[in-house]
Amino acid sequence: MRCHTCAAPANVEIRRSRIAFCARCYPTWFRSRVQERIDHDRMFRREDRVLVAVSGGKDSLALWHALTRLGYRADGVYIRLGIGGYSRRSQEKCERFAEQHGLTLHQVDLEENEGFVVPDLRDARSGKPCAACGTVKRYHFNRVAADLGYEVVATGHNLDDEAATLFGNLVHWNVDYLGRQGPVLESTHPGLVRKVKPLYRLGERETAAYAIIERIDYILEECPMARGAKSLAYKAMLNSLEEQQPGTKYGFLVGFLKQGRAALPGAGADRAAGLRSCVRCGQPTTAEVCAYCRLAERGRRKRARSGSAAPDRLSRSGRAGPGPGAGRDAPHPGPDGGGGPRPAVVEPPARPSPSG
Ligand code: Q46
Ligand code: ZN
Repeated sequence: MRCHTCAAPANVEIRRSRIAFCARCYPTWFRSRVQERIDHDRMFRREDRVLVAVSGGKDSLALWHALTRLGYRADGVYIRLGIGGYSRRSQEKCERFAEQHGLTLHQVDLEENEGFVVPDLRDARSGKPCAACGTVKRYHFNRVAADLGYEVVATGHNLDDEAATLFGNLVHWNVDYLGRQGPVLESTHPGLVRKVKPLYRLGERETAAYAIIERIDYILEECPMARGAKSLAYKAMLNSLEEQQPGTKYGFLVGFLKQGRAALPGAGADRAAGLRSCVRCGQPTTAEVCAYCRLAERGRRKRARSGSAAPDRLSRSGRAGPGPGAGRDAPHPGPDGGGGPRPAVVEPPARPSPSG
């Protein structure tokens, strides 16, 4: 195949569109797709400050890279989840990326600032902490963004992620979650920052190709807790359909967003009415104590029982009062937001200004 732009031999094929690009032209095409989605879905404006939630993986780092190359003021936020060597290695990737590109990376350290780590939140039945981990991440992404005055939180969810989430929510008829699935989650409260997913129409392979061509050093390993996750089974199934019928994932997701979602309650909004402040942390929530505060309490208790001392500085720092609520950007969002002690934002050692 030949490059769609310059007719040189192609390196990356976009099967669903029957086009291909050479390695020189591909990044420009990829960024033009990102820009097109930002504009079309009115994700954010040129002057907005964007906070990119990064994990060290290809999607979030590719997104951060593309946004800065498109000229947006985009900083990063990384949550130190405390998942052993995996967390250390992914943190290094984020820090190195920020340093290389002269970008600002904010960090929240769960163990130091909150007194627990994600493995403390394992579900008794499934043995997995993923549902709780999602709440923790959404909470802190939102809170850092609101505390530091960012207009929007951007996550690296790609087409494969979104199609798998949609499939899972349909299999279980999670009507509430289905209504909230989409590329833009509007804020419904001053403490909730809008959430966007600029890569939602770009496939995992397309993001990986961008990361490789742009020489982004990302973490290849999966989180060890992901083993056996249902979302991986959904992705495998959708991949086998895609193999036989290119464009299946795209049609499935985009068709739902165009035709199915509007019929669902609360479409596109970050939690509906009835929000009040969590009595512990002040975050918007539908309950007296928000989901995050309840989780954090459980994590600290677990940690105390297992003998891993929660750092005593927790009681001395990071409790500056009420703050904003949790985000809503990952699959299966919980019933309410997050709360808990205010996260300490760890600034990077050097804070050069964002580059383009
Ligand atoms: S980081 Fe957290 Fe994922 Fe690891 S514990 Fe599960 S949810 S698998 S994206
Ligand atoms: Zn709370």
